[in-house]
Amino acid sequence: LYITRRVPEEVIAPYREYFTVDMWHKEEEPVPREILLREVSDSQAIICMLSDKMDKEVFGTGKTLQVVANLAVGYDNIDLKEAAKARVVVTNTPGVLTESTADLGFALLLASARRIVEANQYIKADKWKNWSPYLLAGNDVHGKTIGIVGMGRIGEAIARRAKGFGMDILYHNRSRKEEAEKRIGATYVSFTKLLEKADFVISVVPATEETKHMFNLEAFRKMKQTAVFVNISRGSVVDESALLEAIEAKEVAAVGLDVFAEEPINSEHPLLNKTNVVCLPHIGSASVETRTKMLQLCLDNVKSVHQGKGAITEVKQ
Ligand code: 8YV
Repeated sequence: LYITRRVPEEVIAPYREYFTVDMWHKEEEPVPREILLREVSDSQAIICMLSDKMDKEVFGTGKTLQVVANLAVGYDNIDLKEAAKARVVVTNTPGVLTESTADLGFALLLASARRIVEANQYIKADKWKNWSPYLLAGNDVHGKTIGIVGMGRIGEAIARRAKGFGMDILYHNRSRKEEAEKRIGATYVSFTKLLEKADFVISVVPATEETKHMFNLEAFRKMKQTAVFVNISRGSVVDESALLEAIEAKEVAAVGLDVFAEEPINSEHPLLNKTNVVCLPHIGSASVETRTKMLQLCLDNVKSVHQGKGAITEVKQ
C-alpha cells in the first residue's frame, strides 16, 4: 500500500500486519508525479487525495494495482473509465465526513454573513478606536431562507442546521428527494426559483459535466443583491470570473468559498482580495476526528479488497 501524503503512524499501525505500508514523507505537499508513477508501478493499493490525478497514465502504469482508495467523498480526480478498464476497484469516503463538512459549510455561511473574518482583521489592523451602531453590521442568518443546491447527505445535514436557525429551506437537486423533504421539511424548487428566493445559496453538488459552471453570471444576477453565496463542493461548479464580476457589480452581498477552480490558490487570487469574500483552503472535512475516520475507511477498504471480500464503499461508474 502506498499513501500519497504523510499520515499519522498511530492510524496506520493497526493495519501494518495486513500489508506493507509506504507513504510520501510530506504532509502538505503532494507526491511528485514521477514518484507517484513509480510507486503505482509496484503497489497493489494506493490511498490518494484530490490533487492526485488518477488518469490513464496512472492506470496504465499500475500493472499490479487492485484498489485505489480516495481520501474524499468526491472522486473527480479519478478517471473511473480507465480504472474499470484496468480492473482497479475505486473507493471513496461517504458518510464519515457528512457532519463535519456541514459544520464547516455553516461556519462559512455565518462568517460571510456576519463579517467575522473582516471584523477580526479590523482589530488586528488596529482600526477599533470607537464603536458605532452600524460598525461591521452584516446580514442576519436566523429566520432567513436558505437555498441548498444538491440534496445529498451533506445537503441534508446543512438543512438540519438551518432548521435550528429557524430558516426556511429550499433545495434543488437533479431529482426530487421526497424522503429527505419529509425528514427536514425542505421544499423542492427549480434552480432559477432557488436563486431568486434564497437569502443564502449554498452549493453542495458534485463536480460533473452537468454541474460545471452552473453558477455563472446569469445565475449570480438572478440572486438577490443581499444574497450570500457559499461553495463547499468543488470549484468547477463556479465560473470564477463571473463571480468576481457579480461581486464588483454588487449582485451578491457576500461570498464564502472553501473550494476553487484551481487549487491551491495564493494571496494574489482576485477573489481573496475582496473584503466581502471569505476564502478557506478546502478544509470542509478537516477535523482531526473526521480525517482519522476517512483514513480508517480507506484502510478498511484496502484491507477488505486485499482479503478478497470486496470494497466497503466502492465507487461505481
Ligand atoms: C477531502 C472533499 O478532504 O471529501 C471530499 O470530496 O472535498 C474533502 O472532504 C478533500 O477532497 C481531500 O481529498
